[in-house]
Amino acid sequence: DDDGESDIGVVLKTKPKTAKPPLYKVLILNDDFTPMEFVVMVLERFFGMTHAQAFDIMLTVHKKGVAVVGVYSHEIAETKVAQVMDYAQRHQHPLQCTMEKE
Ligand code: NFA
Repeated sequence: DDDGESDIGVVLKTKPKTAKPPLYKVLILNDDFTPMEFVVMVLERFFGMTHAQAFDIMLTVHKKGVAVVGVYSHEIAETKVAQVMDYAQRHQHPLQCTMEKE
């Protein structure tokens, strides 16, 4: 510049024009009655886990009371929760599956 002032920049951050959709954690809750093998099967069937992954996560739920089993868009998370709740009910197990905003 020719006015004797030093040039100190100000960094301006612009908002991205497309907002990223919120993500939702899908959680499985422990209970005293659902068989361990049933939970493992649910995790394999609806969350695409290997048997070893599913067994590990099932044990985490069993010991800690709850675990995140996946993170999805609102629509996909709702579908997973509905599928698990329906499958558990059909097999007469009290297994609970829920979702919460990340
Ligand atoms: N706690 C259950 C049992 O001992 C197993 C279980 C694990 C249930 C994870 C629900 C979720 N049979």
